[in-house]
Amino acid sequence: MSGGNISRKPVNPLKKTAILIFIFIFILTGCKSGVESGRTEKKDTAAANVTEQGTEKNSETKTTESEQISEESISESETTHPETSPETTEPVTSQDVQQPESDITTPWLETSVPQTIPPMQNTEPATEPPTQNQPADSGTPFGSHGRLSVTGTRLTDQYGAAYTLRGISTHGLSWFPDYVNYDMFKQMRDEWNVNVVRLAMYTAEYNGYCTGDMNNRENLKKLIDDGVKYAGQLGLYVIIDWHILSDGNPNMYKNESMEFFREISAKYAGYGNVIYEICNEPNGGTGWGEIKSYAQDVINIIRSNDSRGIIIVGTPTWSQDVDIAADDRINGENIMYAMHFYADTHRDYIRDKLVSAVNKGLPVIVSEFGICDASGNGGINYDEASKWMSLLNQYSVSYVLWNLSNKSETSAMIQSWCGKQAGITYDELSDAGKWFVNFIK
Ligand code: IDC
Repeated sequence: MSGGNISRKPVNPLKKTAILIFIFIFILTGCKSGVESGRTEKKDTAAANVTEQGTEKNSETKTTESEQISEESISESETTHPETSPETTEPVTSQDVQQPESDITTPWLETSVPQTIPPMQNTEPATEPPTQNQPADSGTPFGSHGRLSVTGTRLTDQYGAAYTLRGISTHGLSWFPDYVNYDMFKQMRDEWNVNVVRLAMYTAEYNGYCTGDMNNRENLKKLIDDGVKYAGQLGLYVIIDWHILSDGNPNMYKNESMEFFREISAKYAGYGNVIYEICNEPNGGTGWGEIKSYAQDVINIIRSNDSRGIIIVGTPTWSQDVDIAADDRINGENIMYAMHFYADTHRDYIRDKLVSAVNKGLPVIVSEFGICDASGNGGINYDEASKWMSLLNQYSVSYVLWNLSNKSETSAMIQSWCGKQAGITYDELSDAGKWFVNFIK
């Protein structure tokens, strides 16, 4: 049957072309999107890897600069935390890690970046001084005995019990400023049993307070301030010594003295452990009358600020003529009179003056002495020293040894070859130094 033949409708060639183009475009588009989606996956995986190992990756890809910084950090870390090995624990500094660009939180970053670089190791003295200028540790001299007063010929403590000062004088503060430090004062107190330190400030000799310039003057005041501070922290008594010497008459620099004592008595009035020595050693024929009139004016100034502090007044002939002062005392309370001796020069004749003055009721203090001759040098006279110390003990007279330095002279306590300014060993003490620490311990 012919009607059984299926006749095919011819395809429009235009339509055929359109279909082919469509298929071609479809295939093309599908492949492209497949490639793109594959790339995205790979990128995400890489990003995840970086996030997981961020710290490690960063440390592996440091720049030269950050390597240098890191080396510095290591040496810092070595000095600050010696227990941490720099090989195994590499410190991460803020420079090593890039800061996050946005507010995206990156916990690994936050925890591994130290907020502050560890501080450098402390280069302060071995013993860190207390920050406050408050003495009164009950075990210390001042903590136990408080403000001193003069009662009759003697010093008494805050309970009225007799009290003896035993201590050491600095050399001139301008010559040897470095011994004014906390550790040195602590050693004097703890190892040598000292309860007072005298700060000797020359007025006319080398860089003296009155002969040097203003800058020098400020430096000296600062040293006194430091000395008073360390004494306060350690509960020591401290004598501020207006050390006249070649300026034999204290009236020579009376104005400077009045100004100085006005200032420091205002500053230290409330301390209780500060003692004022207003003229080390009048000499050159300066009579007691001249010293006395100077003293009365300076004392008035001190008293306008500090009504109770102990004041020491030097006496004629390098503070030897206490017997003369005993006959003509200065009005006022809490005043002591200075007697100085150097054992190999000043012997019975001067000891007699001490006995005579004390027997007349004069409160005497040996605010400076040596066991060599009066030049501060020469040989040590142990026998005369022993006679002196027996007498001082007998009359409960306080005493202060000259001098805390390593100057090449017999009276210096420290051997001249020893450059230390604290932590002095017994062998580093001079013969005079050894004698003294053995005597007072
Ligand atoms: C000496 C010093 C010495 C310094 C001299 C200055 O030991 O190094 O060169 O002063 O002139 C004192 C004085 C005291 C003296 C001491 C020894 O108060 O300043 O020190 N001395 O000479 N009076 C008697 C002796």
